[in-house]
Parts: sequence; C-alpha cells; structure tokens
Amino acid sequence: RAFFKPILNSAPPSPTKRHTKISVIGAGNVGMAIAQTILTQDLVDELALVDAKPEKLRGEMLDLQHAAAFLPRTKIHASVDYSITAGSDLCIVTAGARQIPGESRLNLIQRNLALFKLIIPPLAKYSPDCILLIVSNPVDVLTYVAWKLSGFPPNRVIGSGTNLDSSRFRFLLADHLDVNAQDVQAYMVGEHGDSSVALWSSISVGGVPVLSFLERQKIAYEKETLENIRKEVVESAYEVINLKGYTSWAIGYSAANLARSLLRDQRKIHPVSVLATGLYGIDGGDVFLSLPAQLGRSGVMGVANVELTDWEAQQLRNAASTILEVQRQLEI
Ligand code: 6V0
Repeated sequence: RAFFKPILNSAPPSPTKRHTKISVIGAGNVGMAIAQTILTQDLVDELALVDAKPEKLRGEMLDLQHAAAFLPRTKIHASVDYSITAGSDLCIVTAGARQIPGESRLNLIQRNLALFKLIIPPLAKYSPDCILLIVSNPVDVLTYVAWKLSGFPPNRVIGSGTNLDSSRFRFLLADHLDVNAQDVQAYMVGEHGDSSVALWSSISVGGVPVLSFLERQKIAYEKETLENIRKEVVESAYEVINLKGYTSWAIGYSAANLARSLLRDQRKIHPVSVLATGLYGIDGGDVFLSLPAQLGRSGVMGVANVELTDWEAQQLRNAASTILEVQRQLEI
C-alpha cells in the first residue's frame, strides 16, 4: 500500500460499488473451463475454487494466477475448506463422481447424492443469499437434490440443463443453413441428455420462423431430417467424450454465459433446469426440467410462455415421470 501516496482530501471508495464473487466447486475439466471463461469475461472481483484434492487445486489456482498480467483483475483463491466461499453471489457446482464402466445410472446418482450432502450444506451456510448453479450430472436430479439440501427458494437453484444442448442445436442448425449461430433462436428443453426435446415450432432465424417459412415456400422437409438433427445434438456430446475423454469448452462458455445473465441482471432467456412442477401439465411431485427461463439478479424470474405442441408437452411429462421415479429412490 505504501507504494502510493494518497492525494489530498481523498475519500474512501464509494460504498455503492458491489463486490461480486463466484465460487466454483470441483476443479476438474468442467470446473476449470468455467473458471477460465469467467476470468476472461471480467465478470467478478473474486473467484474461489474448492475441490477435494488439495494439490491439484493449488496447481490450478497458481496456473490461473500466473495469467494475471493478461486478464482483468480478479482475486483468485482456492481451498478444500468451504469458508473461502463465504459471501458468494453465485456458487457453481461441477464436482461429481464419474460413471464406472458397468455402473448403473441410479448407483452413480446415489454416489453423487452422497457428494452433494458434503457440498451443498456448507455452501448454503457460508453464502445464504447466493444463487446455486448446478452443472454436475445427472443435472436435473442433482438440481432437485441441491434445492432440497439448501432449503433455498426455487428461484435461486438452477441447473445448467439444456443450455448446452441448445447451443449445440443452434450450432448444427446454423451450419445447416449457413448462418451465424447467434442469429438462430432455437431451444431444446426437458431433460439434459438423451431425451431432450427440440422445440421445432419455435425455431427462427433473424426473426423468421423456419418451419412456417419452409411450408409457405412449399419447400419439402422430412420429419426425419429434423429428428436426425436432434439426434446429432444428443450424439455430439458422446462423440466429444469418445474423442477427448470429457467435454469442457462448450460447458465452460455455457455456464459463464448463465453467470453473466444472473449477476449482471441481463434478464435474458436461457433454457435451464428450473422447478417445472405445475407447468405444461407436469405433476406428481417436485421435478426440475429445462424450460426457457428469464434469468436476472434474483435468479429465475419466470418461464417464457412458449406454446408447445401436444407431442412436445407429452415428451416433457414423460421425462418428468422418469425423473420422479428416480427421485423416489433417493434418501435426501
Ligand atoms: P472431473 O474432471 O472428474 O472433475 C470432478 C472434480 O470434482 C474432481 O476434480 C474431483 O476432485 C472433484 N470432487 C470430487 N468430490 C468432491 C468433493 N466432495 N468436493 C469438492 N470437489 C470434489 O469431471 P468433469 O469436470 O469432466 O465433470 C464434472 C461434472 O460435470 C460431471 O458430473 C459431468 O457429467 C458434468 N458435466 C455436465 C455438463 C452439463 O451440461 N450439465 C456438461 C459436461 C460435464
């Protein structure tokens, strides 16, 4: 501090400037991709990393700190102790056990439930007003688990859900139509992964609804072509995992994009996993599924009133019953 001499009659910093902080739990491939994307986007004043492996954690922290000369100023710290997350505005959970070959999905969920029992209560204790963003898989069930364990209101517990699937979808459509992916409005909703639902009727490019445009122009398209694009979205995740072992960059950008909308109160609409009970005829229990939700500083501000076809709504309800069945077998 002695490096600078104060100028005459200087006042203390304005108390209205808010200090913003994000904690990332799990410093694996996904957690570190999210951390580095957040840093490059100048989103926060402070970034805290937590993992169960202290050496790996310290190595990752130092590696990021060493980039300080090239990045916007952010205080980065890391610890296995959750007290460093205190006062976070947003906690992003990416810690998770990996599926062992031959292991059932339910067994993996049970192991991740055990992890979440160690992770969520201290996060809620140290940052009682934060927003929780869950990324670990299976993301919809674990978002429900995090909601239960935190005792937070549902608007402050969000799963990254199909935000990534929708980005893959927009990329493939843009590639198909030879346009910029940012000009393609298209949502995948429902369960993140194999049974996600593509909302074909609401796809538009530069404001032009694609399916009705094709119909008006009497351009024939095969229902099969559409289903193939949806399948390609689902398979593209597996393809990346088969080729490089995990996915990281796209989920890094996807989560950082959500963090920006939340902390900067952007009120943008993102397909993310939210408490979906009572919407589109989903009933029978509390269930988190992705729907186009408006995100702002208070978390989920509402769900866009998108019109679904009967088939799309039925697909959502089917995903809800599958998830509820799994949740009934969990002891939270
Ligand atoms: P990884 O590289 O194995 O990282 C997981 C990290 O969690 C490791 O560094 C562990 O040490 C750490 N960890 C384990 N237990 C604890 C604990 N109790 N407390 C703190 N940290 C702990 O996995 P990777 O980073 O590749 O994936 C993480 C999770 O993200 C997995 O569940 C993936 O399935 C999930 N993904 C979710 C996506 C989405 O769109 N929602 C996308 C990609 C991956």
